[in-house]
Amino acid sequence: MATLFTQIVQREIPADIVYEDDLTLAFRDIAPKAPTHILVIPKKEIVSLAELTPEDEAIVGRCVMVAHKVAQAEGLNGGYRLVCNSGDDGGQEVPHLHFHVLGGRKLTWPPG
Ligand code: DGP
Repeated sequence: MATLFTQIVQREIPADIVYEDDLTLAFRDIAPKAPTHILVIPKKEIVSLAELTPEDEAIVGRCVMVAHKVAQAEGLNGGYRLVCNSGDDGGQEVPHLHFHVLGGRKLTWPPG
């Protein structure tokens, strides 16, 4: 069974897609926590940071580069936050690796 986010990659579930390349997809979060809230995912089904293998290094690097590209395209010139929740204690809900790009307001620290 494909993950929820793979179904978005395959256009089986609609999403507001803002960027795509051979390794990644970026789309707007369905429940935004900031004026800009975009998820960057690898097309490869990787559950979380805990499941990464050395061969995934280039994929993760691409995700981070794409996150910055998306932040620039969104005009987040004053800064933004890149978040990756991993596992239950990390607050991860969707078991397909994803990076949250959050911006457009002054973000507080620490997160809850
Ligand atoms: P996390 O808690 O880190 O696993 O974040 C999962 C995020 O995924 C959460 O902010 C809401 C978002 N999300 C869940 N389902 C969908 C969906 O069907 N479409 C979109 N665009 N986002 C989703």
